[in-house]
Amino acid sequence: MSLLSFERKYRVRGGTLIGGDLFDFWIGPFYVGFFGVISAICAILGTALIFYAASLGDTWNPWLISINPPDIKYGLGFAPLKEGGFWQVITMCATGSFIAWALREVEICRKLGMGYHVPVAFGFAILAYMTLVIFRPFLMGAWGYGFPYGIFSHLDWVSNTGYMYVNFHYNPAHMIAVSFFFTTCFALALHGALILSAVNPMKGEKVKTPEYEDTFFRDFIGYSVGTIGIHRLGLFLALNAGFWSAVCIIIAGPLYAGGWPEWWEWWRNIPIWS
Ligand code: UQ2
Repeated sequence: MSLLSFERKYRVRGGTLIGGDLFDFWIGPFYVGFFGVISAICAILGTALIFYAASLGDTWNPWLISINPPDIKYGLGFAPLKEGGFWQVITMCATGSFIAWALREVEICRKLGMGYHVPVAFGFAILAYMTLVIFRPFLMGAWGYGFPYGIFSHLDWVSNTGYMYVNFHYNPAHMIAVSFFFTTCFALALHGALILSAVNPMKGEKVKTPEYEDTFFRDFIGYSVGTIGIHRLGLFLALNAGFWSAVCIIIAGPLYAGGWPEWWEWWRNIPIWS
């Protein structure tokens, strides 16, 4: 099916989650939808607030601009706009925009009769963000535990938060998350290289079929995970990287307030070592 006739076939009304035909149309190549409108409104409002709050700060140096969460003393209440209130409203706009964007993905999946893998995957990224700025601050009892919106300032936050637990690399969930990030890179490097090796041949050579890809790995390590398998593996690895990142920060503070190196004392105390 050519792209144009395919588009005519699927670009029909229906499949929306709420609102029926409301905003059920396309603008150029883009599906709009009820959630597209919600997402755009939240994104535009949030971005405008970032610029406005930045204009009240003392620098336009892009590296140093920072919109900070409220002081801890405000707890879980609203802070005055210039004392963290902007950060709170921007956080609501961002969260609203991300969730609406995910629901727009769901509507597109429904129109096409596809699986929901893309919105589910994006959902893990949303979960990781919300863990940092909503769930963990809520469990700690103050919005002030969220990270500031600034390039250097959020790096400082990561560093300071890490040192609060002495050495974050001893956090077992952090270890798992990092391992998944590395393995994700490894898998994508293998997959990207393998695909290019097959479909981007030297001048005069023919494009190779997936059997060649399988055969390379069977010759090389005696095993091929397969063409669908590598994508299942990739999604599994990437989602786990985000998931364990969320776990590693949610346990630091709400569940365990000590230093991570000493957490391993239970392991050193197992009688078998003595
Ligand atoms: C593969 C395969 C692909 C791939 C890759 C492999 C034809 C095009 C990369 C090889 C991957 C393996 C053996 C799994 C490695 C395991 C981890 C945890 C990284 O077999 O099928 O499809 O792209």
